[in-house]
Amino acid sequence: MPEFATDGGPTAARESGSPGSVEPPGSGGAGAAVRSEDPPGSRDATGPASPSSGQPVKFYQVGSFAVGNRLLDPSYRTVQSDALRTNALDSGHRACQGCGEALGARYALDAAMRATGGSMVAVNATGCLEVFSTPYPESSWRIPWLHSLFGNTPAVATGVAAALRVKGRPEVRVVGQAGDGGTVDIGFGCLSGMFERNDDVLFICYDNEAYMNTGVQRSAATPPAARTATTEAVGDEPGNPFGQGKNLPVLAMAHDIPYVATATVADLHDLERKVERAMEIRGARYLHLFVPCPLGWGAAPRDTIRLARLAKETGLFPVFEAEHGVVTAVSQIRRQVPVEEYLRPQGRYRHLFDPADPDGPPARPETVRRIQEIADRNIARYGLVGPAGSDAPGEAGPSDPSGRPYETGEAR
Ligand SMILES: Cc1ncc(C[n+]2csc(CCOP(=O)(O)OP(=O)(O)O)c2C)c(N)n1
Ligand code: SF4
Ligand SMILES: [Mg+2]
Repeated sequence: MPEFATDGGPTAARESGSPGSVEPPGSGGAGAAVRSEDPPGSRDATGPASPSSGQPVKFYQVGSFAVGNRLLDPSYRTVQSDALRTNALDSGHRACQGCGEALGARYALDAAMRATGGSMVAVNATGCLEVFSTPYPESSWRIPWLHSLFGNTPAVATGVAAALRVKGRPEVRVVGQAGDGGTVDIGFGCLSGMFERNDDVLFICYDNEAYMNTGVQRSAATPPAARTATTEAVGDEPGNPFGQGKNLPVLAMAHDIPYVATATVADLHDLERKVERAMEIRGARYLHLFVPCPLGWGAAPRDTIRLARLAKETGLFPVFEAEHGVVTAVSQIRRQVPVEEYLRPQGRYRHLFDPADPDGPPARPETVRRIQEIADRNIARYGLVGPAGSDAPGEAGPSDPSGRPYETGEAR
């Protein structure tokens, strides 16, 4: 196991650089070494004495631009100043402002790095995450990272896990990741195979509900009535039709794999906990992460977290965990929010409201009612509304879907 410094500095792991070694969290790899041409303080400089210890304080810059506030008493410091904070996805990537996928990937893979002591490899499908993080010849990843094809990420991840096993390195863990298109559409056959063989991979789907990288085309995760480039807001039923699409978390549960979870970028601690839980388990694991996309959804970048929270609080995106096909915990809704509150700030649902009176009653009340029905059905199905004032993860309620036939269609 590599050793990590706890004194505020990303001291290189003892094993770093040895054949087959994997960089530890925060080491920053070779790129973080102090170079003679670096200006003083840019990466590693000695500052004033710490008020708590009287020792000179060492400032380190490991690429996150988050020196933080290490002069403060530890109890007052922000998370950015934590010396053990990992940096899987570093600064310099080219995601849009407010990109939920960038935030989700950063937190998910940082948590996986912490859980594995940095011994991990990520395999990434084609899509926004791959494109914005690796503009050739640069990369924002500080972990071993492979780009697969759009549709074969689960198979490539399986192959990496098999190769590590054959090489006698089973402690190095594998994460596969893709957008919703790469997961629920073109990658689904490979993913089902990975689940069915119970291959030792955590697969993360970053669900922004369309093919964003290629210009916002519909996927099988696009919700009803949403406008995309291929489901335009025209005709009797504008936007994406009702009654289509796939419920991937439920399909993953139907494979009886050891662990399935859903999460949103509105609750990053919940996300981190679920990744940590997933890394404790061997075999096929699936995490479906809800990541708003300001560009594709016609939403303000500042609304990313709010929309993710509203998706959960309306019931449109149920947040839960399941083991071996049985729901074990749900994140309950504190205050059920009408779906209108979630739909209104998004340009992809603009056709549901009156452009002359965007804050007024819906122009298409019947469509909004049908979307509300989907939310209500999820709430009943997963037991999402618990005792008043409770929003803590709880036991699945009497409507635990594991005991029922799986539904398809509108139940996303
Ligand atoms: C076989 C194949 N078909 C189509 C493409 C073009 N393509 C690249 S990324 C992408 C959409 C990705 O959508 P998604 O998986 O949802 O990820 P997002 O960009 O939304 O994060 C498409 C269609 C491709 N690279 N390979
Ligand atoms: S298009 Fe959407 S998913 Fe892609 S980088 Fe921009 S905000 Fe992120
Ligand atoms: Mg997508």
